[in-house]
Amino acid sequence: MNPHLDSFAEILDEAALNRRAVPRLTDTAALDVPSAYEVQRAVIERRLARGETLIGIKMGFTSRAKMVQMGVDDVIWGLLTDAMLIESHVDTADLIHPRIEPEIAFLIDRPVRTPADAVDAVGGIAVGYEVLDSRYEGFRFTLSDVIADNASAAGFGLGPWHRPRDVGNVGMLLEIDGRTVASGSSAAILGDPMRSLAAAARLAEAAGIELQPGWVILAGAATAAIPLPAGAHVRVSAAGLGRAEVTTR
Ligand code: OOG
Repeated sequence: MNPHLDSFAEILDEAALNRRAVPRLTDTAALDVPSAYEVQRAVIERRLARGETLIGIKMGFTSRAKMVQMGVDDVIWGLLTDAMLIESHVDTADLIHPRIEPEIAFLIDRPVRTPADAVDAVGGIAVGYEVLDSRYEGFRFTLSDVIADNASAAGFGLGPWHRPRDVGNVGMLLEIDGRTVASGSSAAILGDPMRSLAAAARLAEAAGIELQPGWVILAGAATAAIPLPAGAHVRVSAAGLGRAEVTTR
C-alpha cells in the first residue's frame, strides 16, 4: 500500500485510541474515493492485528435525513468488528463526541456467494442503534474523509432478533431519558432497508469480502444522529421489532 495512505490509517487509528479528534485528511492532501476505501481497510487491518474479528458491514448515508445532516450525497459503507458490539453500556469517556442513531439490522445465516443470495440469506431482523464517533474535529468531513474513517463507526447494539419480515415501512423512535429525540420510518432507508442490504452485498462482493453466517448488516439510519450524553438511558424501537436499550456513563 502507498505509504502515504498507510500514514492516514495510522492517524485515524491513533485518534480513536487516544480519543483525540484530528484535522480532516482532505485539508492537506487529495484523497479520492478508492484511496479512501484503502485507508479504511488499513484502519480495520490495524484493529484485526490487535485481535478483533470482522462481524459485519454498516451502510451510511442511505437516508436523506443523514445526507442533509452531514452534507454528503452518496451511499458509503464501513466494516464492523466484534469489539464494536455494545451489550448494555457505553462509556462516553472512551469516545470523542459520540452520536447515536436508530437502525434496522439484518442477521446473515447462510454464506452469500453473490449479491443475489443476500435477501434469502437473512435469518433475522432487529431494531438496533449505531454509535458514531467521527475522528475528525467538529464532526465535519468530506465524503472521502468519512469513508477513510470507517464511516464514523464506533459501536452498535441490537434488540432481539425476529424472523425475517417486511420492514419496508415501520415507524422508528429514538428516546433519550424517556423523551423522543428522533423519529422516522424505515422507508427513509433507500425506500426499504432491504435495498440497503442488497447494496451492502454488492459493495462487499466488489471489495472481495464474503458476507459470512453470523454477520450483521446495519442498513443505515432513518433519522439524523443525536449527540449521546453521559449518564443517559437510550431506547430505540421499531414497530413490530421491539426495542434495544443502552445506558451511558
Ligand atoms: C457517517 C455515518 C453515517 C448513516 O447511518 O447514515 C451513517 C456520519 O454521519 O458520521 O452511519
